[in-house]
Amino acid sequence: MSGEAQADCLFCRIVEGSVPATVVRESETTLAFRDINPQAPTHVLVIPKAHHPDAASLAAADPALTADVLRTAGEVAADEKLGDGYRIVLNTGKDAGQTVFHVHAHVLGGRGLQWPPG
Ligand code: IU
Repeated sequence: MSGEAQADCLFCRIVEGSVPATVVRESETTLAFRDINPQAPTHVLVIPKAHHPDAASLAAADPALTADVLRTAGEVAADEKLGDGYRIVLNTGKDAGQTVFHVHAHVLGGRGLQWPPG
């Protein structure tokens, strides 16, 4: 159910601390940690602590929390000194490559990023 921790959700386990992660930022409502398979010199995932499956369901359920996630992404980019540019990616659904169904914003930077993405 949207908002409640899910027993089979990897990112809920990271929030509760039973699965390790390299945390770079934490607020009351969000967590930011380094991706274990980085695709750029900076590759950080920003998640709401509450479980929501994807960006659309998060935005529908909790607009303020959606803003917290995007604000945190910007703070991570500033921490990582990505002033020349970075990308925030919210893969949504399996055809877009979403593999973990707890919404997460990828913050990617530190190299030139191609457009369109693959
Ligand atoms: P995706 O957008 O759902 O494909 O992103 C999931 C990301 O979670 C992916 O980049 C993985 O490398 C990353 N990840 C992680 O950081 N820690 C983990 O324990 C696992 C996946 I499993």
